[in-house]
Amino acid sequence: MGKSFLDWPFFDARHRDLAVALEAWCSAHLPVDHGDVDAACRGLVADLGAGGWLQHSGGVLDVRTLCLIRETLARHDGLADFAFAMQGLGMGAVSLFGSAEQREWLERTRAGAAIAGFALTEPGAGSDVAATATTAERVQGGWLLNGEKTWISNGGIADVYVIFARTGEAPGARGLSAFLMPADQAGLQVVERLEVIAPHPLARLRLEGVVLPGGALIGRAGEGFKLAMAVLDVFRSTVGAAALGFARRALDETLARVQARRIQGQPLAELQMVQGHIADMALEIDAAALLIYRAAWTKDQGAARITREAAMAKLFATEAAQRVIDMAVQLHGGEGVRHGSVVERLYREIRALRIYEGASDVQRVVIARSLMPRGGA
Ligand code: COS
Repeated sequence: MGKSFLDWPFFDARHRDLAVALEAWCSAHLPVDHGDVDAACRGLVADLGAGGWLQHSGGVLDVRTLCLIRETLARHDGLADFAFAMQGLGMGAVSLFGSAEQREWLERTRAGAAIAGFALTEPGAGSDVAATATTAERVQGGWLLNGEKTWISNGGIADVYVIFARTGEAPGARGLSAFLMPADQAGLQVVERLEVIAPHPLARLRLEGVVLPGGALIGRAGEGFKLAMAVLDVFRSTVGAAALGFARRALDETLARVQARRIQGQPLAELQMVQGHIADMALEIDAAALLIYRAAWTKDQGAARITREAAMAKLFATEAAQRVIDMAVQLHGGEGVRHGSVVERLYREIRALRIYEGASDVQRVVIARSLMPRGGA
């Protein structure tokens, strides 16, 4: 399919130039060895920083650029996409709402000199963010935090976290706040490392009597829920973009496979049934890309909210990529499930994207509510 999508009207010349330059960088630097994921991620953050790519991960967030970078990195190496994405999501609240002092951390994460984490999820609050139980009490000179966070990406290797806690201005969603917390803070412990089917640094964190200065509060007290949702509005489209990168790679691998593999004296690609599957894969990919870049473009044009567009992009792109990759595995036969083959790796890597940053059913809730607002349209 080539790169004809770059000619779509969603992109400017700078996006096309960036895609070409990043493709060359990826060909020279990726994939990396995933044997030790902590070392691999530290190395990737340093390399992406040295290459200048992390400059795009924070500060002014151009969503089309974030998406193009994620889909390109994901096509070459899922861990490189992860390393880039977490610098962005981790510092997203600071990019959008941070004070001048908090933005000093952005300089470090954008240079690849510090690693960021986004600490929202808790053992009892995954899809239901309003159930956040970690507390932050006002004390002399700042805030006292206690609680537990889990499924925290970069947990264990991050230098800084944005953490969400209940400050209690009101019950539920209206009583949360966001804080910037250095990882070497006294009282913060990594209590468990979590192993998953596509390994990356992931951990459960405990906060016991963590004291943060007043200046650690991001935005206003009580607005943490909206702040988290605003960050997710930006980054959900980019999760779709990562899924798109995985799906494009799966199609590329499959095109090579069906043209090389022979059955009954002819290439697999000659079978009409196989051609039908290839057509469906290409269709899923283009439909996903259109939804992703529609959402990204809309935000970059200055839309205040792209909640529905981002939810549609993430939902469709991650589910479609799962279908595309499943078919890629099928068309690879035994090779498709051989440990270490590209499509086997993609099959493991895609799965979590339908769960994190808002599971597929949460995106459905978001879309439906946007069409049927409670209390009338
Ligand atoms: N941007 C700005 N404000 C938003 C918003 C958004 N995208 N979404 C909701 N809000 C506001 C609402 O307008 C509402 O404001 P008011 O109280 O002033 O009316 C407030 O936030 C609460 O919203 P709502 O009532 O919709 O909250 P719910 O508790 O029902 O939760 C869902 C909504 C389920 C959509 C939310 O909890 C969610 O996205 N969950 C998934 C979380 C997630 O992605 N976790 C992964 C973490 S990173 S791996």
